Amino acid sequence: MVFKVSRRRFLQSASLAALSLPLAKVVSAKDGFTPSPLEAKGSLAEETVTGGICEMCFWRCQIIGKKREGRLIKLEGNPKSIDNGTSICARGNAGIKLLYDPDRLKYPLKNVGERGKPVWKKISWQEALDECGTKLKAVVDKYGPQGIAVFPHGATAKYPMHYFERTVGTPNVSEASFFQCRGIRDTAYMATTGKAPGEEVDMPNAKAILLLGSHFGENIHVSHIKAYIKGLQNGAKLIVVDPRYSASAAKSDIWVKIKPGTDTAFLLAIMNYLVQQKKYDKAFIEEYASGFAEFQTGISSWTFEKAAAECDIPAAQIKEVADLLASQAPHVSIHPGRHVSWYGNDFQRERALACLTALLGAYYVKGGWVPGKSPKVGDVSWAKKEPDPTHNLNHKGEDKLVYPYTPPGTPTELIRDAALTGKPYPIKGCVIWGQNPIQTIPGQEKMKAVFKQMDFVMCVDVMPTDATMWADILLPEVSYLERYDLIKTGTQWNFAEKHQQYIAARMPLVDPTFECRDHVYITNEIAKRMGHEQEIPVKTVEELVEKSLKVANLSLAQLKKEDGIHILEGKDPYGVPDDFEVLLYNEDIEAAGFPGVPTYLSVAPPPAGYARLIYGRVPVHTFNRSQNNVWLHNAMPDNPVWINDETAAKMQLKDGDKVGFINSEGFKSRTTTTVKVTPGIRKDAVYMAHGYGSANPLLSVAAGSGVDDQSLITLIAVDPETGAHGMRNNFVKLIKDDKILDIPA
Ligand SMILES: Nc1nc2c(c(=O)[nH]1)N[C@H]1C(S)=C(S)[C@@H](COP(=O)(O)OP(=O)(O)OC[C@H]3O[C@@H](n4cnc5c(=O)[nH]c(N)nc54)[C@H](O)[C@@H]3O)O[C@H]1N2
Ligand SMILES: Nc1nc2c(c(=O)[nH]1)N[C@H]1C(S)=C(S)[C@@H](COP(=O)(O)OP(=O)(O)OC[C@H]3O[C@@H](n4cnc5c(=O)[nH]c(N)nc54)[C@H](O)[C@@H]3O)O[C@H]1N2
Ligand code: SF4
Ligand SMILES: [Mo]
Repeated sequence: MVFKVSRRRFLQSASLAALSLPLAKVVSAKDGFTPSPLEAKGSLAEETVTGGICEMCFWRCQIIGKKREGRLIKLEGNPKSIDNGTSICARGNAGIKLLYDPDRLKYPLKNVGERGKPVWKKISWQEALDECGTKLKAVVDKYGPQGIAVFPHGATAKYPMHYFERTVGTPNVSEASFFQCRGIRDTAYMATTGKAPGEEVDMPNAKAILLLGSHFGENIHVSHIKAYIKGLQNGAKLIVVDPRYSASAAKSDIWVKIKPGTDTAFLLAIMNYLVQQKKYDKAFIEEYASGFAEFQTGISSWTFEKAAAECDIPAAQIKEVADLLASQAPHVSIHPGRHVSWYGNDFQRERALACLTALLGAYYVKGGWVPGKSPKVGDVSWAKKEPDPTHNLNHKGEDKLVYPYTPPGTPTELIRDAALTGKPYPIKGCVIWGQNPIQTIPGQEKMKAVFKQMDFVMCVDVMPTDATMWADILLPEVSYLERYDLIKTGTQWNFAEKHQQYIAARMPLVDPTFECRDHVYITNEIAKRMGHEQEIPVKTVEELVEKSLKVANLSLAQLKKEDGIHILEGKDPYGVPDDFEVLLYNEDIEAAGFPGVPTYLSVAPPPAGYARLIYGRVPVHTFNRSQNNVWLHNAMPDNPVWINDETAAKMQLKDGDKVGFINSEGFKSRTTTTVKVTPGIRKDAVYMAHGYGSANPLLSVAAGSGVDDQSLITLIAVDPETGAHGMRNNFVKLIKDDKILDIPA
């Protein structure tokens, strides 16, 4: 064949060839802003493709792509979107750098070295799937279905998770979004109001907004940020409770520089004052709340002075917050938070938030907590079967649960303990799908020990990560820009003002690259090999999406005609439903052996010479998953540690100094980061962004950049009601020039 290459074709194939080289040889991290020839402005025609849905984080903004010569050169918000609109964040923008990341997983790999120290061999899909099917079946045959643990997260993890849960029959599924993120919030609100709260606060119409921790501006979910900014533009007073001067604290009217771990005491004092001074919404409480008498008695000792001493803030400031909230009630957004797995006393704090919302009468009113109603689509997946309750690690005999308010799945710590002790049964097979348990779950060494004792570990990801190093078989999934998958439904971003809803389905903006395959293919092929061919619910991912859409009388063809988003008229979300009830005192919680009225449980203070390690988000990264993205890496290559300026002066530290860490249990950080000296943090805490410090050498941009907060989170707390993790109970000292430095009190 004669190989004719036009200049245009040459440029294209040159940039495609570049994809298979390690990034370091093509472009250094510093050069990351240099556009590829096709990205540079030129005379090439541009094509617009619609129907994309971002997955650079879990908010799933609707996007469109601009293409030249089949290559995606730019992502933008879908103008049809009533959610994010034309806006996307820095991470969303940088999605093309994930798509074309030379370090991406490209074909199935077999680890012919050790777990944790892999030596990868490229194998065929046939061989990889045979191995996964055979090895997982062997685990089931020998130990039962409960011998498999699943660590899923993300849009494509639901289908395989349901397969292992419903068809194979293991209850041992632990989703990061529940056990390390928001599960506590959901079950605490359900135990109080009967509903998981989402983040459905009507901030655009609020007269006051209360944020505990939630650091909007650093935590970025586009439509949520739009709602927050709209509220501030409309004059809402902002109260931010945070030990650190966060991006939200910087916009606040009142910044409460609270001692970490004491938020519940702060909330109890506010509520006690509202009750004592009769500043609460009496009509709302009489109509919708129960247990007021028990509640009133239960919180009666919480004076401002008592809380002030506990929280290390002025009593007058707590009063100022209480008066401000009361004066603006009921139009107040008491934000339920999102990442709430903080200290292992978090269920009680979330219950307190739900009760405070009730005292202010702030449910279903303008500016309050108002659920935006999303349209219904089909939930197509593996048929639901009743799991064997005796396999559930959370069962404690006769109708009793170890953690009665657990979110769906099995608490991570129960799975890990069973795996390590073999009691009540061994756990010897492991499926990791879209989660990075090494950097997501506290107790890294424990996680590694769990992987080490497995008979078989498989992992499905798009990038190499610190978790993929523990796989025996590593499978490459097509990225979110190359696939169909779950349907995203929602409401207009300012949902309480404009009653519109939407249905969107993720559609590919480009064809799949390399040998990557989608989640339906991978799951089905493993199911066939485990003897479940007859139970397969759909043959392809397109069929999965079509069946779900059908319930809403839609199809992919119709959605494509509508630029990827179908818009429906919604309903007025205001007005308290007749059956709404708030349990200020919950006797079931008490019967289960926990406080039935929100109660403050204190956490241990830092030992002498140590500060508490706290963490959060940066606007340009999503956990660890975006760290190898060259644009995002360039925007923030490491995670400077925030140290109080007076403390830093005593320690003779200055901005930019290189430091490492040692925690109170003797664990050292593998890498170093830089110091950020600031008055914007308390003296008893240091702060760093989560997700940095990747150890996987295959990440040519991210490896070794910054410090991995998780490597220092070794003192593990478990929330007693839910079994979810608390991760802010660790204390650190700094290491500079090989010397361990005490942090003065
Ligand atoms: N850019 C970006 N945005 C994201 C994400 C991302 O990875 N990147 N992830 C998304 C996800 S999944 C989630 S769950 C959310 C998480 O985001 P949030 O729910 O906002 O997370 P938090 O842990 O509540 O907030 C971290 C803040 O809590 C403060 N803090 C630490 N200890 C305490 C304490 O004891 N009391 C109080 N009041 N504050 C404390 C920290 O100083 C920090 O400012 O962000 C979402 N948005
Ligand atoms: N120390 C500490 N721990 C935390 C947090 C913290 O702030 N500090 N935050 C907690 C919170 S709020 C959350 S939500 C969790 C998040 O925990 P994770 O979901 O584990 O975090 P990610 O870094 O997003 O990692 C997910 C993995 O999914 C992969 N991935 C990305 N896209 C795809 C895809 O399309 N398909 C597949 N198969 N894989 C994909 C990424 O490469 C990555 O390996 O972490 C929790 N853990
Ligand atoms: S908030 Fe940013 S990263 Fe998350 S889905 Fe939207 S554009 Fe993507
Ligand atoms: Mo999260």
